Amino acid sequence: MSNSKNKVVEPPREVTIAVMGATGVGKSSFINMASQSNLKEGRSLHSCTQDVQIANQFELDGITVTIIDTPGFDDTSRSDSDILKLIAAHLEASYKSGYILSGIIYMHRISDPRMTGINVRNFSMFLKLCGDSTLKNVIICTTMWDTVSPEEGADRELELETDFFKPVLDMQGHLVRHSPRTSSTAQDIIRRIIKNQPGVLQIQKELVDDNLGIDETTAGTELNKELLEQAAKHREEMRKVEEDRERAIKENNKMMEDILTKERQKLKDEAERKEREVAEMKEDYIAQKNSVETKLRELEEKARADQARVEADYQRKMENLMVELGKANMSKTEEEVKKLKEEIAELKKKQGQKKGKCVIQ
Ligand SMILES: Nc1nc2c(ncn2[C@@H]2O[C@H](COP(=O)(O)OP(=O)(O)OP(=O)(O)O)[C@@H](O)[C@H]2O)c(=O)[nH]1
Ligand SMILES: [Mg+2]
Repeated sequence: MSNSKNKVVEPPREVTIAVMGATGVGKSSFINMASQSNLKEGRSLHSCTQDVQIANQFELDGITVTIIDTPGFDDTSRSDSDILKLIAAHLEASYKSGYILSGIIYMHRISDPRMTGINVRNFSMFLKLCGDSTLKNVIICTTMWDTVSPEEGADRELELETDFFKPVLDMQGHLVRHSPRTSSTAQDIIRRIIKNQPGVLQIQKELVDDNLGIDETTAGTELNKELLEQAAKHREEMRKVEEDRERAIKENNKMMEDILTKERQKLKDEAERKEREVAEMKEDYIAQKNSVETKLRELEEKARADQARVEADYQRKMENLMVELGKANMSKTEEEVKKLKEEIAELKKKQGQKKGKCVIQ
């Protein structure tokens, strides 16, 4: 006899997974390998993925998988707050539409000899987006194993396990290798996620359930704190530069005065830019969210129209085949009737596979 305590919770039939990590770690190429998609991959030092993008849905062990690709927080062309607003707006919209992530893959290059400021910033932002309760659904996936010796890679992996990525591993998250770099290894990594119980990320809870502004979320508060600290540092440097500039004026050193005037302006602009980012974060986020929601609505409408077209096409083809079959019973050979029946069965099968495929995240 079964009771509710022993009841097995069925894994979902459709899962959504997000992939995050610094620029150039191999997020898009991993997703392409897992899902046979064609997301653009980077060729240079500049950030490649500029927007949140969704890979082709694919079937894995009977489960429909959707993977979301994201830009890294160290984007070479946009600020960290722009990236936070972009990712948060998508996460908020997908949660509102009822999609809960079954897992998050955080990618890291095993070839990075040490943890740079960029790596630290990216990972710390990632932890603040997730919150402790979803870390059990996190997989840290290391890439670029073909560019290091096995010993070097294993040493770094051990160091990462016991130090940098410990907060995730302590909460039952996992550390895996994308090695060898094949579709089948990528899909094995996805397999580890599809049986998870989906979990709402901290940023989604804060924005949707608690109705907080982006600047009040854990990630937003932390980012604003960092930006204000950086702005204060620039202003402090500005004061020092100003003292030197006044000295140069007194000494009639025109060349030094010009250099210091330019330096002072640079620091002022930088401080103001960061202060502006903080001041405008909330308003900018609302605009970003509206734009993402509009885009998603348009995609949803397009998907519905496509679905309706497919249905209409199916009905038309089916009607034609049925008319043919009606005639065939009188005038066609047994072989021709058999062929028509096979065509009808094939059409029905195709239609069944197409149903439920136009999911919008
Ligand atoms: N040798 C090697 N190259 C890799 C590996 N993974 C990715 N690459 C290459 O690294 C480059 C960057 O990969 P992307 O998948 O575009 O990286 P990304 O994380 O999506 O980068 P952004 O979109 O800029 O955030 C591409 O040329 C990939 O082919 C790997 O394991 N080994
Ligand atoms: Mg990319």
